[in-house]
Amino acid sequence: GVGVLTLGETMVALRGSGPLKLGGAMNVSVAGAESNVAIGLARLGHTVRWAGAVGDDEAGELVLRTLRAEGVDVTAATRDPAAPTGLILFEPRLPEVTRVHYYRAGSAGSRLSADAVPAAFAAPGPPRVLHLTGITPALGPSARDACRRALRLAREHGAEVCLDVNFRSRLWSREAAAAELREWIPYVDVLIASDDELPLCLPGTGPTDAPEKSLIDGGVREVVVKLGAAGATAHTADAELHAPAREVRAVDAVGAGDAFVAGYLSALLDDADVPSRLERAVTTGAFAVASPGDWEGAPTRAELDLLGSPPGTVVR
Ligand code: KDG
Repeated sequence: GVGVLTLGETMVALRGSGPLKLGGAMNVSVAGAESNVAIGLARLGHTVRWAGAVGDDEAGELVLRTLRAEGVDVTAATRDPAAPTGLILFEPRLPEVTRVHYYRAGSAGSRLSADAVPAAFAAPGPPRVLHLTGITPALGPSARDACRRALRLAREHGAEVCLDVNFRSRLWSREAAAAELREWIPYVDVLIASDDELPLCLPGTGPTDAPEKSLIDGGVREVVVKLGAAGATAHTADAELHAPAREVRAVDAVGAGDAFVAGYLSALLDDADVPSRLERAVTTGAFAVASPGDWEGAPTRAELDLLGSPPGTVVR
C-alpha cells in the first residue's frame, strides 16, 4: 500500500500582491491543507495518495495535473459533473497579515462522497497512515461522512490515523467542530493541533489543565502541539519533547502547518523516533514560512540541509 492516504478539498488558489479590491495581477496555483501535506510527502520521496473530488472543469484539471506533476497518486480522486471546483483567494494585506476568501460552498470538494472512500483504500492496498484534517468535515454532511467512513476503514485495515485539527472559523463554529472532532479521537493515533485547538478535541466546554494528558488517556499515542515561532512540543504517555522553531526570514506563513505535518509523517514513515519527527517537522515548516505559496517551497530530501545556510550562500 501507499505510505499515506489523505482526503480533502483542493481548490484553485489565486494570490495577489495587495488589497484585493484594487484588482491587478494574481498568480494561479492550487491549495488545500491535505494536498499540501501530500506534496510535502511526495517531495520527500514517500508514496502518497490524495482522494478528493474536483469538478468536471478546467479548474479541476489544474488541481489533478498539479498533484500528478508533484508525484501524488490521484487515481482514487473523483470528478463531480454537477458542481464546480472550489476557489480560494489569498489577499496579502500587510506583511504579517494575509486574508483568505473562500468560494467553496456547494463545491465538488465539499460534496466528496463516502462511496468514493473504499476505492481509496483498495489497490495497491491500504495505506500505512490515513491523514485527515478538521477542514473536511466542516465542508458539509457529505464530506463529513466521507471522513467518518475513512476513519472506520483505517481501523479495519490497521492504518494509523493522523488528525490535524486545522480549525477554520469561516467554515464552522467552535461548538460544531468540537461536537464532530471529539467523536474522532478514539480513532486517532497522532493528533496535531495548535494549543488553542486542543479543547476542541475534548469532552466538556470548560478549560482543562492538561488537555494533552486527557487526550493520551483517551488513547491518542502522540499529541503534537504546534507553537508557531516557539516551535512544537510532542506529548506521549512517557515523555514530553520540545523542538524550537528553525530561524528563517518569514515570507509567507500560509501552509507552514501542513508542511510541518508532512515533515512529521515523513520521519514517522522512516521509523524515526519522536525527537527526529519533531526535528524534520520544524525544518519543513520553516521551508514553508521562508517561501511564497502554500506548498511550492517544500523541500526534497536532498534540500533539507539547505536550511541554516548563512545569508548570501550560493550553491554552485
Ligand atoms: O493550510 C493552508 C490552507 O489553509 C489552505 O491551503 C487552504 O485548505 C485550505 C483551507 O481550507 O483553509
